[in-house]
Amino acid sequence: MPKDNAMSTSGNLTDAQLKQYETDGYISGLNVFDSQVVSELRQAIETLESTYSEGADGSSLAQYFRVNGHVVIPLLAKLASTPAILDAVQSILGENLLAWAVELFIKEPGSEKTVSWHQDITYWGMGETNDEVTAWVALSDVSVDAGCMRFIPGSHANGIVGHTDTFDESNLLSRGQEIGGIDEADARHGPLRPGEMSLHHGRCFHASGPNRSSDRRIGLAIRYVTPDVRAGLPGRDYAMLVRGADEVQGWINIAGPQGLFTAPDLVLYHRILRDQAAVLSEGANQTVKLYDTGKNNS
Ligand SMILES: O=C(O)CCC(=O)C(=O)O
Repeated sequence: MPKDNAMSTSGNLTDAQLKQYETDGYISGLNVFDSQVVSELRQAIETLESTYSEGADGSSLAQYFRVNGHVVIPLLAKLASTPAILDAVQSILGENLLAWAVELFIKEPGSEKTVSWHQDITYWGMGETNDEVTAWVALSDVSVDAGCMRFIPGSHANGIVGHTDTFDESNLLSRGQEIGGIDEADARHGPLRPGEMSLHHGRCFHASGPNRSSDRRIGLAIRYVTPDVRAGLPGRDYAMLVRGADEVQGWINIAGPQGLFTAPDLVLYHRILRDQAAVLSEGANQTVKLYDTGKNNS
């Protein structure tokens, strides 16, 4: 586990970086962790993989890594509070920040897994908000060859556009959802060295290709929102306050795990999945597997 004081190496965005984010809907190549810390983090994740090779509580570790890992895995909750990430996100969203989701996007060497062109907030029940930002941190070398993200600059200026659910098994997205008609000539790659991050807007079109490199491609995605995002929307969702205060209380504030896969945290995990599935599966013509572990559908 890395030491707290070793975790952050950068801070607020400069005016130029902020302008770039506002214009393009993303910014890439921000330094967050030094090489020592990033290798400790990778090691910690790979230790979890070997310790929980049989999964936990009847679900694979990949399930927890891919959806809401911060509810049951202390390391992922702690990473959502990394000062260097929060400082940069605060430059965009302001001083009150909640982490809605923490996910790992892992592509094994030679993996054909891809991510189709999409906008994040399409199915998240947050409306068309500007106040959701994903911090995506590279925990390995996320080169063009390794299948880094590609972005369409300026696409966040669109509203939410139509997506088609493909449920393609090689797609890492929950519904294999995709936006058609993208001209790849408009896309820009966002390669990241280990320890670097990109930030992207919830409506920015993005995608990623297969991993043609000889190493694993490991990305940590943390979704941040402001307390205001749920103001005026029906229902509530769950999020963890990581900076400032939530005076709006449109989110059910969760505290973060008591330990690794504790019984009460697992109960909460399944409650969150059940409640989120009702929103995230809306309109789908088949089961959205990532939100249906068999324990959260009652
Ligand atoms: O890891 C990837 O390639 C895509 C991740 C993604 O779509 C996201 O973090 O919003």
